[in-house]
Amino acid sequence: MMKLNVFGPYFGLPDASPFCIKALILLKMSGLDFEPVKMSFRKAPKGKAPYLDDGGTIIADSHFIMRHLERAHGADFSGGYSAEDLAKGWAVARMLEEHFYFLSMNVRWLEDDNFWKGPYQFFADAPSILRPLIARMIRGKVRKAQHLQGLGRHSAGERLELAIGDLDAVETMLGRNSHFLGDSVSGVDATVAAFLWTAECRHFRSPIGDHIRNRPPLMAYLQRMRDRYFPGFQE
Ligand SMILES: N[C@@H](CCC(=O)N[C@@H](CS)C(=O)NCC(=O)O)C(=O)O
Repeated sequence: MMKLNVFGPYFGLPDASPFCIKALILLKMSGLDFEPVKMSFRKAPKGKAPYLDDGGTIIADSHFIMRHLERAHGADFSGGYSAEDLAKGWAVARMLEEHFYFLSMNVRWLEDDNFWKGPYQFFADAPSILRPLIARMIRGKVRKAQHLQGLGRHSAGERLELAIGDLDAVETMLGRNSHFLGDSVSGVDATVAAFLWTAECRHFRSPIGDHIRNRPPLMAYLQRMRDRYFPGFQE
């Protein structure tokens, strides 16, 4: 059976990472047998989660996991959509994964109260005397990555404006569809649901989460995806 290496549930989410939630949804969508297991940084080929262990072949990155499921197992994430629709899906997935992600993680890692009740929990297994030191070091790396990526240089208000721009684009394209591209589910739904869910997470004080909660079409979509792929999931 395939093993999906993830961080595990945190903060009332099925996983701490939106990329891991995306991969969990993709595996569930595929209908293939798999089990989620705790990732190990030592074994992660790219130093990140998720990665998939398929009978000893390791595939790192949620995108390449999706392609592997298609190529090696015949999974079909196209939802029957046209190339033009799928191109829209690709563009939105990149927007959420390579832009919105940094805005949403900035709130989680770099706002003090969110950090201490949030990512600080990741270091629970570290020896107690070293724990604050390790946590501060990793937080410093996140701050540096945000600065290098560029979004970390904006004010909080500017970052919120950018995040709302992304969410408005998602909401407009979603329109009255039950799923992102229309009435059938497709691969991009794994990304849209995972990133909305993570940003909406009530464990954190976040104006991005507040915005999502104030948009009924986004909340209805998220609820539909949660009911479909995580029925009975308790926050
Ligand atoms: N492009 C990757 C991104 C995965 C990713 O950034 N994972 C983060 C968690 S959200 C991670 O493992 N970070 C650990 C690190 O950078 O040390 C994917 O799609 O899987």
